Amino acid sequence: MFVFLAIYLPVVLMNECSHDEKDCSDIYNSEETVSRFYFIYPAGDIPVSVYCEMVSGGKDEDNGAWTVFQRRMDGSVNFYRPWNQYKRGFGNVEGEYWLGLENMYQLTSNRTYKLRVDLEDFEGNKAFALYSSFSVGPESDGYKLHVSGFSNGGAGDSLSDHDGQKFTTVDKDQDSDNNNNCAKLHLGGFWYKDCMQANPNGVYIWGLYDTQTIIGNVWSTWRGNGVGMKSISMKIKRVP
Ligand SMILES: [Ca+2]
Repeated sequence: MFVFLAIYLPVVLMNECSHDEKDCSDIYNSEETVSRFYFIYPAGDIPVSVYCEMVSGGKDEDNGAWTVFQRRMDGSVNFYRPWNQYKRGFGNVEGEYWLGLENMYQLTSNRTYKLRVDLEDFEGNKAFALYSSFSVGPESDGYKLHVSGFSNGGAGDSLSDHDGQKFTTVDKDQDSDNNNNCAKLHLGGFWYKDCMQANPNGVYIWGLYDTQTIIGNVWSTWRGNGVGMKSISMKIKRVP
């Protein structure tokens, strides 16, 4: 159903909408303050469906909209996918999905964003990590990750180590490990180095596991490499 909506409905609507909504901040500023999926136009013309996490009623600096680009919550979507799918995006915006590297590049190439990663384990514990700056480079540079300015929300910093890395998938090895394809080794797709401290796109594995290699959707500085997360979401918010 949502695949249908995501692909066909926008084509119908395209001629009737203004395309000023580059991200969820623009949606929020147009008085839409309910968290749900919306259409945004990162590149100015092609509509993209995305989940907007709206925050209101808090301190001024907390209010506003987060544009969610990655979400795991129930294991319903397989994240072990090839380059083209990580490039274009996949999944269900009301559930688990990946927004797509090209969309992330279009979003972050002209504006400044901060990043928040929210984590929850199967015991109900929650933590997060904040980064004051986040962007994704162009495809010609391997959709390189630029992330900095960590501040701790209890989860620790598992991402700064990946700063400056190109994106690697099972069929496109751009990592720093000369002997392995890190996506094949850790069963995900990510800005692997040699290889990982975070594996948010790894296998949804329902908590504790014990395998020879790390395959779970882990955030190593919080629960270590042997505990898969119940939920992970990665989201960006425009910095004024
Ligand atoms: Ca490699």
